[in-house]
Amino acid sequence: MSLFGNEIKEAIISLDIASVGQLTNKALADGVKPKQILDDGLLIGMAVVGERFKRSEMFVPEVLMAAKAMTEGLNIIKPLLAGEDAKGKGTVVLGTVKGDLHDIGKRIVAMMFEGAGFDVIDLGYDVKPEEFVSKVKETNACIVGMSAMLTTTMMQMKITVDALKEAGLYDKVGVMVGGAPLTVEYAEGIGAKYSPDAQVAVEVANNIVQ
Ligand code: B1M
Repeated sequence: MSLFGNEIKEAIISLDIASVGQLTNKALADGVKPKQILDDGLLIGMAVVGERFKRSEMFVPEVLMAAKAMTEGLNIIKPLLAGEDAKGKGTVVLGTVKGDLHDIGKRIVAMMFEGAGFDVIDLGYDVKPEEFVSKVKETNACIVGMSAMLTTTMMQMKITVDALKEAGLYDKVGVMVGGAPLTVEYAEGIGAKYSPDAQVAVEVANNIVQ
């Protein structure tokens, strides 16, 4: 791993919010690409935190601080990522499903979509099916994207797909889903396209609109 990536990763793991910002700015000043900062530093740091949370070596308050540290870096690279490609591919309505407060992955997907030229309407987290439906209707979106990180909230994706069908919108919009507990089989079963990460999500979105 690159030196800057390792430093940013370590700053996230040690919950050093200020250093993540400083190191991100320094890496950019040294000519490191925003996407590389995301992949080699921010994402890897958060992945380690995720593993430690799973093993009960870190707890919710620490995970929240790590998320804050990661956000510090994300906010700096966001405008730069967004400027890397052409605009005008269409509107994507994005959100984390009802009952689910995890939004870091979804925000990364939003950034990558913007960078790839989509207009993104990010509804945030804990988004109810009817909110997805009304925003798709209002904006004439070409894609609706849902994120879920809990096995207990995944089923909100099917409920939202059903609500889109009921509103007569399902055939007019591409439905994309992602998040750690999901599988291709689950996605296909509810009539949605699955992406394991933000990079693949951009490829899937490009395929939907081409
Ligand atoms: Co929570 N949490 N959490 N958590 N949390 C997980 C998800 C968990 C796997 C940890 C564990 O126990 N191993 C576990 C879920 C278990 C399960 O359901 N099977 C869990 C739990 C249990 C909980 C609580 C219930 C804990 C509690 O209170 N006892 C609680 C639930 C709250 C709620 O939502 N109602 C909770 C709370 C929290 C925090 C608030 C502390 C915090 C969230 C802060 C925030 O998001 N602002 C948090 C975090 C940070 C995590 C972990 C550690 C990290 C998640 C993350 O941000 N990863 C997570 C453990 C883990 O995942 N290893 C965990 C980094 C992010 C870049 O990856 O989100 O996977 P990810 O996104 C990727 C892909 O999934 C994909 O692309 C992204 C970028 O590449 N992707 C998409 C995501 N959405 C997509 C959409 C697409 C396409 C691709 O198309 C539209």
